[in-house]
Amino acid sequence: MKAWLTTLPKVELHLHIEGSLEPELMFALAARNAVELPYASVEEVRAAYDFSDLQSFLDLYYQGMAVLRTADDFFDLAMDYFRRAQAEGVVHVELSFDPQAHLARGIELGVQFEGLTRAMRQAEREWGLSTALIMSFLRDRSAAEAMEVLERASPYLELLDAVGLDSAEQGNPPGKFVEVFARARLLGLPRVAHAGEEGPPAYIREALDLLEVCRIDHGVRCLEDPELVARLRDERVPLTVCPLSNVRLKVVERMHDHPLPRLLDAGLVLTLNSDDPAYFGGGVLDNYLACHDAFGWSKETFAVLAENAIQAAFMSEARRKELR
Ligand code: ES4
Ligand code: ZN
Repeated sequence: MKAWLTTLPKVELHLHIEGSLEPELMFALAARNAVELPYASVEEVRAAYDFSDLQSFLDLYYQGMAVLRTADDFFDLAMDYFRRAQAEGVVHVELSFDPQAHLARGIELGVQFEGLTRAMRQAEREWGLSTALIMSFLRDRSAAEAMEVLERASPYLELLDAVGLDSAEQGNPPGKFVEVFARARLLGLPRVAHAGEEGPPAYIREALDLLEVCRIDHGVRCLEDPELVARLRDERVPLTVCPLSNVRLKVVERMHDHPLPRLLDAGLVLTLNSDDPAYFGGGVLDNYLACHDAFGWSKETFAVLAENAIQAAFMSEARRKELR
């Protein structure tokens, strides 16, 4: 099954590129940029990845990305990820990035865009990967700041496939960003948002109704609201589910308790993704394998999930046809 799942053409729709920063590269970039790390070794970094919830992860995630300073750093980060992804049979990657987290450290938008898009082009050339770029707003910062970032990104809009919404969910409902997302819509940008990871089903509704998103990142808490489940099913709204992330952030206790089988039974359009592979113990393939181990799903089920991701992706119809 592992061999079969490896060769199955897989699409990654929910990846924070900063969350793909492996401890080895973290150390290399820290040395290159003379950034001090609060860790003595790679092993010590990995040992620190013992999270109690989303916030405890986010604290280390924002600390880790402090080693990213130059366009080459962003390039190396993304290439490191693309190399691993293509080796495990990923054929299309939609990477999101958190510009505000870097702007706050004095790293200009142009630096971020240059490094990431250079890596995207190179991965397309070198491995035939297709890619898309999603600029995510930090929901625990102000809507005014998000709006300012969107305006400052105007020279780079051609490089963007969508905007997203991430970071600490509780107390930061999608509605807080209604104007920002309306502006993005006016600019012709598709929208996605994290909702129903730690937050309530009402946040999923807000993301659909107020932000007019075309996909929900996570969304697993929709099960608490049967009417919402019916709507997600009828409207065929894709959920980008990240099972290993949910276990590591204690959204669920164990893989065996994960709501994925119930979400599948409910007829939802599900996809399997890695979220922050360097922090949560694996990439897309590992997430597929974890589902196989926990739920014993058949090849047919995995083929449906992979096809869902192709359908839900920001990719050309020509590319879609190529992957089928
Ligand atoms: C994230 Cl797992 C998760 N949830 C929300 N925001 C995030 N940013 C990076 N990883
Ligand atoms: Zn995420």
